[in-house]
Amino acid sequence: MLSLEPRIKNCFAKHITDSRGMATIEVEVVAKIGLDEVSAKAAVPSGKSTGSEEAVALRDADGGILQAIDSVEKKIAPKIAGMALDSEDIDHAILSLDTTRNKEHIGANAMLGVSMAVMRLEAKVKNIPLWKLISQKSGYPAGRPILYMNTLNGGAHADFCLPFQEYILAVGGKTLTESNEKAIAIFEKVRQKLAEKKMDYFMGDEGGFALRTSDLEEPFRILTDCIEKDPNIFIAIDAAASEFYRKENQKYELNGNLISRGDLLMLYKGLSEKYDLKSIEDPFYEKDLTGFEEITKWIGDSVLIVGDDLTVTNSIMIRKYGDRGLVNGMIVKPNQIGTMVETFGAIHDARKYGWKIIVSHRSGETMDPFVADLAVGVGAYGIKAGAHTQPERRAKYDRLLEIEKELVADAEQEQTKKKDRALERKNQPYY
Ligand code: 2PG
Ligand code: MG
Repeated sequence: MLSLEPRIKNCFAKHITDSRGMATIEVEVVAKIGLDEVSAKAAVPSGKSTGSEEAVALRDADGGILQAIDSVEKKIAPKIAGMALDSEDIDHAILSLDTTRNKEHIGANAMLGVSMAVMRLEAKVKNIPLWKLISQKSGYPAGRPILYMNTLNGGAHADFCLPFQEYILAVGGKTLTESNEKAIAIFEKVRQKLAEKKMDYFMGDEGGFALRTSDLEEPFRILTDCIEKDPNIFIAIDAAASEFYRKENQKYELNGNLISRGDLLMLYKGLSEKYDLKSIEDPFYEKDLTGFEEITKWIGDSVLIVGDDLTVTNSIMIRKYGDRGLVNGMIVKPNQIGTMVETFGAIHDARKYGWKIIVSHRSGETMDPFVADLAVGVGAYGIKAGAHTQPERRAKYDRLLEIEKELVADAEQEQTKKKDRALERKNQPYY
């Protein structure tokens, strides 16, 4: 008899180019429902300032992506072919193929491409938006994240003109449309300000302005000048401090000066008092646990201290650091770990410690807006998606605008269902 239960038929992967001009993969997963075929695609991003404990992305010696393509088509596809379309079961099957600690056998890029495409396909077959399936699978109510729009770029994303990697405009609002409009308006004000000040800049990896200055307070001054007083708008940074830590001296190098952990802590404290700085990501080198512990103790009541290279979306690291209270917020990047099921596990563990979740893109991005659905689906506190000046980042903001409409339609539908149920109960006979 012909089964109408959707089952995986095959997976394909192909080479595409990311926002930095590097090779990455796009995966297509095909399922059969009776005689019909349905398919969905997903593309995998990659990072530049990566944590040392991140899962490994397979990449050929010449920068190509053939090994990852092979991994999808020759290792993962035969394993999951014939399986029922259930993203959780499929993720576990993929994970069973690789027993290495860092996924170097199958490759986190190959795994993630399939994992995301399967989830998108499942949503398609169930005829619900991706964020809604993510909400159901992760067990969290959907919500509207604060937009963390990276406006001024430094560090590894901008030739290290400025030591801190990202100066971010964080904008919340009643709707995603409102947040998006406000963020873009302030971003454009920043552009004008730079012109007025005749400041020299180029565009950084994430589409923000990369100032040719080493004055690390200048971006704070510019952002402060451009934002109005609004409780839903604040400044965030990703210091990405592992990039300016000098192991040989066990010091941090800021503009040619080597400074101690204590000095850097004082610098962050001073900046958070002087400016509306409310969120600091990776303030210290990923192995400087004392630095994280101290800053969270000192200013964690008023500032979100966010782990990224420190926590790498990995439940083992999260549990290790959670008990010590090293941070109170965490970046979520599915490609740091490899599958969606592990990503949900990491979010779950982080929330047990009361940490806030910020879902993030990577500096090497594709046109796939998956992280927008992820951020909404797990009800994340924030989403980091770069600046709207680049198409790969804009794809995420545009998807958030679509999601806003879907959220409204979904709430209306739920409301109608509730009313119908109440009416049904009322009309039930007593006997
Ligand atoms: C980060 C990210 C994204 P990359 O450090 O948070 O902004 O950069 O992808 O290079 O690690
Ligand atoms: Mg980071």
